[in-house]
Amino acid sequence: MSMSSDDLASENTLVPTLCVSTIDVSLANASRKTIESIKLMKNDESLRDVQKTICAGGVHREEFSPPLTLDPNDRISVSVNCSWPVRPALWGKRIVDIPININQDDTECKRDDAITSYRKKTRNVEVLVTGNHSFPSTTTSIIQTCSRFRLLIIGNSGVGKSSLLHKVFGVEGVRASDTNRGIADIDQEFVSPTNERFVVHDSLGFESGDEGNMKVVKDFVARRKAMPELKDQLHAIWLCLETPYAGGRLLDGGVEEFLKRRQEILGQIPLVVVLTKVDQLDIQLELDPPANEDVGQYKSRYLDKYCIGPLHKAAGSDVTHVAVSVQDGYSESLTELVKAMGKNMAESHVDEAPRLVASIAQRVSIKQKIELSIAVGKKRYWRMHLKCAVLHIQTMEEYLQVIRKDVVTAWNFNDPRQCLMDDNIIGALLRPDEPVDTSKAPPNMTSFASFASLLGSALEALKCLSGSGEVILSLAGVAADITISTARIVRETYREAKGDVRILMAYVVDLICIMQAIFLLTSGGRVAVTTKTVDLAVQAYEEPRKIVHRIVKAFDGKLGRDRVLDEIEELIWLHSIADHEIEGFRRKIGEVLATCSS
Ligand SMILES: Nc1nc2c(ncn2[C@@H]2O[C@H](COP(=O)(O)OP(=O)(O)OP(=O)(O)O)[C@@H](O)[C@H]2O)c(=O)[nH]1
Ligand SMILES: [Mg+2]
Repeated sequence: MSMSSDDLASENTLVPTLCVSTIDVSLANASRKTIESIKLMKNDESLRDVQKTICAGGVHREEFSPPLTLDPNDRISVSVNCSWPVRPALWGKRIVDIPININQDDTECKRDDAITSYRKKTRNVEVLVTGNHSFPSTTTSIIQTCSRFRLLIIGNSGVGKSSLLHKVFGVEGVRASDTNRGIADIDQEFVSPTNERFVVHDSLGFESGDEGNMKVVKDFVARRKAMPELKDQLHAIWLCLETPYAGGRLLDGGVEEFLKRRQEILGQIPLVVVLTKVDQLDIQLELDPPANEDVGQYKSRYLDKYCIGPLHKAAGSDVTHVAVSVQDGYSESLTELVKAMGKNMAESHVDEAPRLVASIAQRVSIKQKIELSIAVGKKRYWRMHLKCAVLHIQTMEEYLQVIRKDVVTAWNFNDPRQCLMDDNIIGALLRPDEPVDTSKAPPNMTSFASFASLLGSALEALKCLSGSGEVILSLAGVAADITISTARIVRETYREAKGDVRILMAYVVDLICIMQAIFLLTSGGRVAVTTKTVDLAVQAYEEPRKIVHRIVKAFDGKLGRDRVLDEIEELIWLHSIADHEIEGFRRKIGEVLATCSS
């Protein structure tokens, strides 16, 4: 798509949100009026109704804590009820309406460092709106719309529901197998402090000839559907069935009936049939291999005959199904599961916020995290070009902070001590590079080892360090190097680069690479993040970082917005770990860390 330079200029200008801290309403000295009441509105919503007498020369201040947020299209209006003496003992009354749109020319704007004020005067009444500009975080508004991904998991006792939830979402103890389950249980929400973006409801499977639980599920789905807020609605359902491995039946009468009636019972809620413990089938085939057939071929024929065929017959050929296992060696089956669910949610027209929150909640797919980071980033600010004229140094810092907040929220690690929002990580990533000769051609990534293997070998290198003491010492060295104040680094880098879009590019790519390293180090976020994890990730990224920064430096920052976006995405994918590589890396890292601490 081509754009004129005018288009670019207007599209690229950053218009941050205004966080209003105070609104002052004052009456000019010369006025004969008296203010009797003031009404403040934001768009059509009433904010404050103040009954107060203000005489000429007086000011009334309304404070907002937390600040009132004003997006570029929002409008504040102030209605002032005035009276004045017409004749002795006779008062005239009138209402003065003062609409303020902070982007309109009739409103005077003054900027003083981070504080911005907007002033408008009508008939001796003056309104002053004061606040500071900030960049809205995309994930904050997603989470405000839908704070949790809500799943219903259905399945008989022992099919592997809790194990699956632990692996995919990193939640513990969703239900102990021995608790006494009653029918009312389905309404109980299971939340876990280790993953705030996830809530699950647990339901029994369907016994043959028993209509009871089908009604329980149907009523539950209807109850949730009627709830007004997105966060309370049900976003997906997993029906867990144990994969039969010795010619057993997948569907007994009850489940078959449920699947046949799934439209009527579930309506539009996306359903995924999860075939659990598929490793047992592999073990069976290993113990008792088919006589005249390749094992892979036999397995797929077996699955078709005993699982997919019956499923399609009962539920229709459009039913989503995935065979999974929580055992080692099957992590790709879990990434398949979240991918299939995401696709199903999109096809079932589930709203965007719950779909994004589902991606935030899952802890198995790096690919989905990267797609999410890109989607979140593109939603607002990656679309804006950094312009020195608009961005003050301070604003630049805020801007990068918001990007970091969004990326960290998207990856959703279990980070009880908030290590990832610690400023040192920004310092580490933005520290100035050693001067490089940009006249040389940028390194071609294909001539280097891939990001993944560089990261792997960096972690491997830690093996040389004999005891954990030494590892910590060497990490302390890295940490000392990075604890330069964020503000200083941003200032220096910024001055040098003059608001260059390349800062943004390098920062986003760096952040996402570090997130991947932390993903590997913490089993996707199931293990808590510590400062040591962050340091290890930063250290492992040292070599790849040099390559990223050289590529970024050689990039022509004056190219149009679309090129910049393409380039950011390309760099990210070039430095990404594929889901099928995760398990191998994790194993390797586990070995290295075990050696280091032994
Ligand atoms: N081989 C194998 N065993 C599994 C798998 N998933 C779970 N298990 C085992 O199956 C048993 C039951 O697993 P749970 O996750 O507790 O099953 P559940 O569906 O939550 O059971 P209830 O809480 O009683 O409803 C445990 O011993 C698990 O270790 C799997 O993928 N493969
Ligand atoms: Mg359980």
